[in-house]
Amino acid sequence: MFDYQSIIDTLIKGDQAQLTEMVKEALNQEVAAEEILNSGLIAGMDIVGEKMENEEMFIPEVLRSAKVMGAALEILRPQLREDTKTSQGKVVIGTVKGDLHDIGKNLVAMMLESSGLEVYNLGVDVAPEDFVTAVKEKNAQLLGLSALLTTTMPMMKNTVEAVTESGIRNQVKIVIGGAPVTKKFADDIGADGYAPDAGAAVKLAKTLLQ
Ligand code: B1M
Repeated sequence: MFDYQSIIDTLIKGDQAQLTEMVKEALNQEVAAEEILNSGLIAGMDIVGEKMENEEMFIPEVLRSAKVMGAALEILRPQLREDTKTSQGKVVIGTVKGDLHDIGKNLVAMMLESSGLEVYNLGVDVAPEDFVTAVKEKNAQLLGLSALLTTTMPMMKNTVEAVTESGIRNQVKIVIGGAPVTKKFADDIGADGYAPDAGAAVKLAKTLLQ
């Protein structure tokens, strides 16, 4: 059994050199990338969240952990890939306006891309009208919205409304996700679907794009 605890501890400590070394070592030991992701990195980030809530960690330290998680994800990226080269659809994805969380959204983007979709990642703090513009410009069939704050969830509703008002709602499916988001919320705001994690997002995207 691989020692995930040391990955968790190093992520919390925010030591990038050590963490990337550990992730490479785990891959060398043929630990599956999904396991390193779920049992190491995501588990560690959950503890960072608890510590943040309990004021045992503060924003600069949380940011440091987020940064090293991003670096570790880059190492896992090729392993998380399925071997598909042809585009099976276009996706525009971003974190909604007012929200700066991007690790989960980037993971979703990476997995969608790996599954053969052409992904346009607009980043964080994306205004409804910028989502609309990108969907039109790229002629995307799927729009992915991420929110990590209860206070930014209403912006998902605003974005769905902006898509509807722009007249392109019937051309694009909208999928939402992020820790505080639920299936019920997706139904309430008129999104086409909700995915709890990156794997589920890929499955849902494939179903909606069929
Ligand atoms: Co923030 N933060 N944060 N934070 N932060 C949370 C979300 C929080 C739960 C922490 C806590 O208090 N326990 C809390 C939100 C409370 C709430 O509203 N319910 C919180 C808060 C309060 C804040 C600030 C307000 C703090 C402050 O300033 N006082 C502030 C807000 C800034 C802003 O956005 N305007 C803030 C800031 C930050 C940092 C900038 C320091 C940093 C973000 C850095 C970055 O992203 N580059 C940060 C971090 C890192 C976190 C925690 C610790 C970790 C988030 C994360 O990356 N998780 C987080 C606590 C937690 O979630 N445990 C917390 C790992 C990631 C892989 O999971 O993002 O959930 P996640 O993504 C998953 C799924 O949700 C899903 O798939 C992903 C992969 O499986 N998913 C989708 C995500 N998007 C999807 C889209 C889809 C489908 C699935 O379809 C399109």
